Amino acid sequence: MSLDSDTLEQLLSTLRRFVAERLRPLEHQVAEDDEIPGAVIEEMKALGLFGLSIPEQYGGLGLSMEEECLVALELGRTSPAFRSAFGTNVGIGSQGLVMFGTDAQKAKWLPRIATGEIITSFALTEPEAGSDSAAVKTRARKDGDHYVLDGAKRYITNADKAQLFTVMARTDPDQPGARGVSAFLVPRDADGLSVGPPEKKMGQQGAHVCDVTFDGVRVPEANRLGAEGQGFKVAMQVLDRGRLHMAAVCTGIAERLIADCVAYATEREQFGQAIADFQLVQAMIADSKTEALAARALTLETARTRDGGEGASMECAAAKYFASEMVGRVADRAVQIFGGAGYIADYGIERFYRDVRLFRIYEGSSQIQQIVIARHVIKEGG
Ligand code: COS
Repeated sequence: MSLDSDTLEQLLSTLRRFVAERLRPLEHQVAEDDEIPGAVIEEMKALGLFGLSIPEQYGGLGLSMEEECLVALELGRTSPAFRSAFGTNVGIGSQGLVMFGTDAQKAKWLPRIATGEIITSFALTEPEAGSDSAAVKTRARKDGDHYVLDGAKRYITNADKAQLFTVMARTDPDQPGARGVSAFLVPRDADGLSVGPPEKKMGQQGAHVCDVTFDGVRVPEANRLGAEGQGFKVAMQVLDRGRLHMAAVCTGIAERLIADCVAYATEREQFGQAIADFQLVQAMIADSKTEALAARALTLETARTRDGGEGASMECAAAKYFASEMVGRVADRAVQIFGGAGYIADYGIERFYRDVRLFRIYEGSSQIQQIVIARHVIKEGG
């Protein structure tokens, strides 16, 4: 832990209040408008949310992984779009820099990432390189002390708001796989970089994903992150961490949905009694609670392992796999407990049902997590 227990509890209770009083009342509006109000973003900046994971020396809160997960659990108790607003700055958009950046790169960018003055984005996925992320075709050709980037990225979170992209591109065309990939810091205003309109999505309105195109974008060599050919490992280590954060968000949403189910089931009467008194409804609540507790335990235990200095790649994958599948089941039971009301937009349950579907796909699908876990377990022999 990097905070003393009083300071941590104060931070968590401030966030609990912020979620309950400020964010929850806006959930419906954000879903309708597909946009988070600018005033809320400013309040998030003032709370330090954009810099949760950025070291203190660069102006962030410098939280440990366990503390960051506890924060993500609180922020999970509302529409995931709110978390997405600062999610890239805390995770995939900044952690390549934190882990692999030079002192000069960190000093140049991290303070502005920590305050939210600039938004960051992580550009790995391409039309032909989704789960097979080592297959990126975006080319980075060396030209003197610059690289010239050409290619197309897809489904890039926060691309429309970002001022800085971490881009994975192929520096060695003779290496078709992971070893030919390097990572670059590319500012939004670089000539030849263009961002498409936000995609229309099934859920998580208010969080945007866009195409990003590179057409002869010149990037100074000083903007390469890590050594040439190390870009895939940069991406994988950023994702390991991101997957654990995502597990915490999924668990927070599950806890929110369970509380909503209990409130509804104790209020709603059928056959002359509250539906919470029916054992078949109780069974659904019990299953959801048990699974949410298991996800919380796995997530926080893995966070402590990371804080102890281990990458815990397999455990991060296991936490993301379990928590994202778990919240899908919890949301499905929530629709069932709410019955007809669960299917009606005004109650917000169907919105969560759609929102949580994405967790089983992005930052590595469930099938990718299974591969990571299985490869590791087989290699280790158990
Ligand atoms: N940390 C450090 N290094 C890692 C790593 C990790 N978590 N995972 C892989 N590597 C290294 C390997 O050790 C290997 O290094 P060497 O070449 O020195 O041996 C290299 O990276 C290639 O690894 P691997 O052979 O496992 O690569 P694969 O092409 O088989 O891909 C998966 C591995 C499938 C796990 C990877 O492509 C993946 O995670 N895909 C999903 C991508 C994703 O999450 N996308 C979401 C969109 S971004 S928000």
